[in-house]
Amino acid sequence: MTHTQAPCPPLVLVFAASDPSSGAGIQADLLTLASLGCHPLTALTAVTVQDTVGVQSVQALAAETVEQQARTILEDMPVAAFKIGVLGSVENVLAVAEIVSDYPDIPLILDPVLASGRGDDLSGEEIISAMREMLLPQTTLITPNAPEARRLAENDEDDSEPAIDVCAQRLIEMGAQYVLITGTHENTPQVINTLYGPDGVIRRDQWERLPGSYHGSGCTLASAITGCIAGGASIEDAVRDAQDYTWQTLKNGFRAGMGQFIPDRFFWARNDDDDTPDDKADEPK
Ligand code: PXL
Repeated sequence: MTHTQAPCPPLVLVFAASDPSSGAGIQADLLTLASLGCHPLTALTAVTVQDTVGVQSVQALAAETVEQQARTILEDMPVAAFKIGVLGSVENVLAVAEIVSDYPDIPLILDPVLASGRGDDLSGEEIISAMREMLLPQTTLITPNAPEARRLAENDEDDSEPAIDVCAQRLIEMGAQYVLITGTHENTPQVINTLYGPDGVIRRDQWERLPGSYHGSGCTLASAITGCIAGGASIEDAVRDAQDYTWQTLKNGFRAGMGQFIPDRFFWARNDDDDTPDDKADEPK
């Protein structure tokens, strides 16, 4: 018997926390990356207890456990991109920063989750400081929403609220190569997302604001960008294609529980009746 070997899909290593509702967190990353044709690898950082209504608790894993998961995988497989979500503790930020520093050529997408979409705290001030100092300088692309960008770019000398373009510039000065600021939380009729690079604005995209409230839209977008980059796309193309994909997951979002909608990362795989045998029977021969 001959053994044929299928080509290996792009491998993405995700550092993130579990969300039992699979709306956000590592489950959202797995669904998104798989939907886009990548093979997701995981280093679990924390376990949350939550549903589509709210977060009840966040329990960080030991930094040593996070490190062992990642190092074991990295020694076995050629990872094409890293994605970082909730890290859960300062110790985990330091451990992950050290691991990724050993792989400077692997693109790093940082989703700086400070609070859930519903406002539950997911990272305290110390975690934010550690991310600024240890992770931002190693980041290829950071994907904050506007409130996260303002908080990360806070500057003691200037306590007036900086414009969002100024926040992006500060994040680049702090070491991120590219910054994508999402406008979901802004009070604008459309959602405006802006990608910045070293020379300023690279692209600005406007999206129809959908009426629902979604759990995990940020995780979906950041994972989709990571998947596109792992597949060989440039940052700019990845940001464009991932926004389009994410908007479709939201448009097809479903209400599984009593709270927020969940983006449908496999919207394209649902049976839309077009291919049912009955329809086929009606097709001209
Ligand atoms: O959507 C950001 C996010 C990431 N990771 C976990 C979360 C959330 C939002 O609730 O719970 C574990």
